[in-house]
Amino acid sequence: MKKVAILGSTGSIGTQALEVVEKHGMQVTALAANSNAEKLAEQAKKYHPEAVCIFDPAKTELLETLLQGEHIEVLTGMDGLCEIASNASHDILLNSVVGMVGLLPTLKSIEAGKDIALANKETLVAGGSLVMRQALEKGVNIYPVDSEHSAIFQCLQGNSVNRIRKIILTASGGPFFGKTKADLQNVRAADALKHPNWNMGNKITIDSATLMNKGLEFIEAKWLFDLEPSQIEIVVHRQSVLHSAVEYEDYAVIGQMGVPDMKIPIQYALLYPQRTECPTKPLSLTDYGTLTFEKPDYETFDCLRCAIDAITEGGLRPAIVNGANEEAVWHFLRDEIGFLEIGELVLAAAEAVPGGEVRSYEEVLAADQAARTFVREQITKR
Ligand code: MN3
Repeated sequence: MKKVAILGSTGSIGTQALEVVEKHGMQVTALAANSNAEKLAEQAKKYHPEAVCIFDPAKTELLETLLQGEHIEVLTGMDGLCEIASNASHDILLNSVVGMVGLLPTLKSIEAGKDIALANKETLVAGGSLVMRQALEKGVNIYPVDSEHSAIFQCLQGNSVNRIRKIILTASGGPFFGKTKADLQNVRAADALKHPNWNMGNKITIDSATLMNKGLEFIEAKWLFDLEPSQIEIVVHRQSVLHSAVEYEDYAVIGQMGVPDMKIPIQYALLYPQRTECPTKPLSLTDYGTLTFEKPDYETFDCLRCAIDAITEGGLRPAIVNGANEEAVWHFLRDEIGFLEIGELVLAAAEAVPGGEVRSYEEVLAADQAARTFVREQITKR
């Protein structure tokens, strides 16, 4: 049985991954969380990893106290995440941290020759070219956990010699599907945090409301499956039953369906290529009755258009757009800016912050920081 290390273990993906791990008796070698020391300690006592890491250094002491006498190494900060990522004791690293902060641990894991189950989309958005090049050099497999990318990966099985014409990336449309900018003028964080199909963390739920999530996934798909932007079609599918599809040269379209439950893609990534019983529900198509498909609204949702433009330009532009979005969402969640301002700030940063080629992690980090600084300055001016 595979040994797993999980970055982001107390989040939505992490806790569901632990259900899968438990179901299949997999061994957990390490767990890492952002700041929830209590929950991390609880998980550590249950799954007995060799090491745990709390990203927030202010919580280290608390975690050490909670794990006294447990003989579990306590790590902290980015160094701790990287130490876990590059440690020899796991077979696969599940990276489900939120944001660009996941990029360096991903690169460290690849350096160490460890396969990755990747749920941290910002890793590929900000540093896609670096990650994919290094993974190829090191012969490391990156298994997508994002449900759409898992679906595409599943549709590619058995078709390695066949050329893809395009992929169909499905989008739920988020809680504000069908709304205009005028309708969204007074939206606050609490309204945007209600997602129709998926139960997720705050950052991704806001990204789903602005459709930035689909923009990030567009970029993620480009890197994972080596596609041109023109080969990716976004289709709004409100029921989240068809998780995405691949169109081959002969116009045959192969899609993957299932109930909207992340445990299915998580398990496929962790147990690949094995398919075995999953702790979820079966799909009843007749319960749904109707599945609908529509074009996305690029006029209302600035972030979606901006992300596609960013990867079409390439270089550091996606890292800038992602950094600006992370910063803007952070302020929106604190009710410091309005919903539509997220898109405005991301567009403004994409215009103002200088781009360039991606040659190193340091350059990606600098572009990310420049975008965040720009957004903070704009907010202060308002
Ligand atoms: Mn997704």
